Amino acid sequence: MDNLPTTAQRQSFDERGYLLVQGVLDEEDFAPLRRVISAAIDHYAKKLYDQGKISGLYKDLSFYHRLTRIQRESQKGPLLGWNWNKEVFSREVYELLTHPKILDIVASLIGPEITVNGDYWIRFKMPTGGESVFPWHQDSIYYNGNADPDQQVIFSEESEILTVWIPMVDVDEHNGCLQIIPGSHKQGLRPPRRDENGRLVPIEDVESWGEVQNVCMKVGDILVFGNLTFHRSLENTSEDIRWSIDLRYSPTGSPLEWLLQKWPGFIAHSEQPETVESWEMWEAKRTPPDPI
Ligand SMILES: O=C(O)CCC(=O)C(=O)O
Repeated sequence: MDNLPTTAQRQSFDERGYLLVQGVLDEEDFAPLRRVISAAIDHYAKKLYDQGKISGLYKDLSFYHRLTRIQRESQKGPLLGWNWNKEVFSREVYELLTHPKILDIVASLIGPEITVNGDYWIRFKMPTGGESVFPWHQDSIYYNGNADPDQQVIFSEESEILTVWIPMVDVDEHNGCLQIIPGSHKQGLRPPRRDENGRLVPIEDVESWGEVQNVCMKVGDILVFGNLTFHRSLENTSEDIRWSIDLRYSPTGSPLEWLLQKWPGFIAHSEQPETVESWEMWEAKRTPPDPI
């Protein structure tokens, strides 16, 4: 496979805590996911329309504008936050999680025994509005055994979780691409605090640990980073929604009981292929999809 990380790229991943791999996915890989998202938006629009909160379904608006229009008119409706998990749980998400091109890259970094956890997120970063700013964080701060971030992290630092972050539009500093602090994973797990909005933010001046990188990406590129690598995303100052999905992978057998209880996952890749779990097996472990 052309996109497999070279030895130098794997070394850079170890050194810098992230790896950008270009041109991994094709347009056709995104089409099923866009259909799932569009169906979720259809459902949401119909619900708000029936409740008299919007005056039209806005079906003629594009994938990049429709949800913004609906949200503005409904004054946000019941849609809190800016990410979906169970709302888009589907075979299409399974197909992306098990895409051979993605799994081959993940296997080259963490080995062939790979478990997906169900903590994936479709994110719609709306144009403007500070509420979709995601402050500096290490993903590990959200992996708390008691699901209460105030109790800080229970997982050990050895629980390796790779995030694969995939934009569905080209991203740069104007529409809220990810920013990364190279090498910040070497600081180990750092305790966060809550800011005035209740969000978890670092206590320390993390930007002093490395030069902040804007990770500009084209559709088809994927970004891989570890659970200790500090990252964030700022406002989307463009006119279009910044759609993305982030997926998470660990070596099978990692101590992730709490995470897997909250977000059941499945074995996605193995040298013993008979242990790999199908969509039907994953579906049976999860509660049914929950429309918006
Ligand atoms: O998509 C974003 O803007 C933030 C995503 C993120 O922090 C993550 O995937 O861990």
